[in-house]
Amino acid sequence: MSMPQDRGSPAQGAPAGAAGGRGASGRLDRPVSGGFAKTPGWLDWYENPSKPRFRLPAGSVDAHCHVFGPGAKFPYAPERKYTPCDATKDDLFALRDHLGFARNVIVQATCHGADNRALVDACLASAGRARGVATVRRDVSEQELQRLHAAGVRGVRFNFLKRLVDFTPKDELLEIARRIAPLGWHVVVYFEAQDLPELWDFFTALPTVVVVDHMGRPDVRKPVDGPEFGLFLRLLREHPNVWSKVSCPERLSVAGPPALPGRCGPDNPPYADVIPFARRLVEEFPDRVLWGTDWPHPNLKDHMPDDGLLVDFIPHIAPTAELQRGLLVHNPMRLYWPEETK
Ligand code: 0GY
Repeated sequence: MSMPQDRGSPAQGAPAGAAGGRGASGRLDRPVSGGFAKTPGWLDWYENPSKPRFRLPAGSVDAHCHVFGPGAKFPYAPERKYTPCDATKDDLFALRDHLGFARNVIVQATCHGADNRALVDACLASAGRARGVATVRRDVSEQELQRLHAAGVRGVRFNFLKRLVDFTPKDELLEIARRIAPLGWHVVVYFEAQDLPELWDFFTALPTVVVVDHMGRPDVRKPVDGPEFGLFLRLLREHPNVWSKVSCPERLSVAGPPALPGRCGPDNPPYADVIPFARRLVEEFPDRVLWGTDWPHPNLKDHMPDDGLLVDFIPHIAPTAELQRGLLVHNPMRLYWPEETK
């Protein structure tokens, strides 16, 4: 991965002048190994992320990112709904260093199903700088849970997006949650805002910390004070075990990034329509929010974010040094490296 310093230059393969704008995608021909064929129309991760202007606090954690394959070594799952390009642990660690993060939390992506080998391999190779969130099935053995724990896994992910996974009955998920609770693990849930009413009883019955991916995917065209996001705020207000990732502005935004990222600043913020939602959560629940890049950004078809620009989104949602340290250091450390915070 080459890492230029100048934000203004277009990504390799992107049309001139489009860097960071809609349509900028980095290289379009990134490979997938192992004889797999990539899902058509799916953008590859950004080839040349800019150096963020925002200086991350020391010890910052990218608390939501993935590794894909490489397919030749860690085959993609037969039940997957998409086939990505490879995005290896070495690519991830290079991005971590380029952006200025100290650690990663690697979340099992659905293209690997419940085969956590790529995730475990990355955690073990990280010299203690990566922890993981796995996917397990109901029949996972006690021995396998212990093995995952030793590798650095501290949570399981339950995904409710029909375009990503097949349906799993809730009693199975509850059984998994009860089994991982004694390990001190938590449950990460991924759902869309319109499904929260139906999922409410299940979420509130979970016996662990519950971390919601990407703010429960609000429709940012609706008001931040409206009933839909209000229900999500209520979930956090009434349930102190519920946390939220304030991640994925590029997925949620309708406005998109600024057309001219070189001029990105206080008056020209990236993904402006997502800011009120994320900022509300950071300010109301400063000790229960996490942030992550979501690299390598699966399933994006019309815009691939510049990860440097994503980091520059952070001060817009966490405007003070204290909020930034909570979001990026203290909160992820408490959840994923609690032994270092005692
Ligand atoms: C994300 C979002 C997505 C995909 C996955 O595991 C996955 O495949 O999480 C998505 O398509 O919205 O968090 O990476």
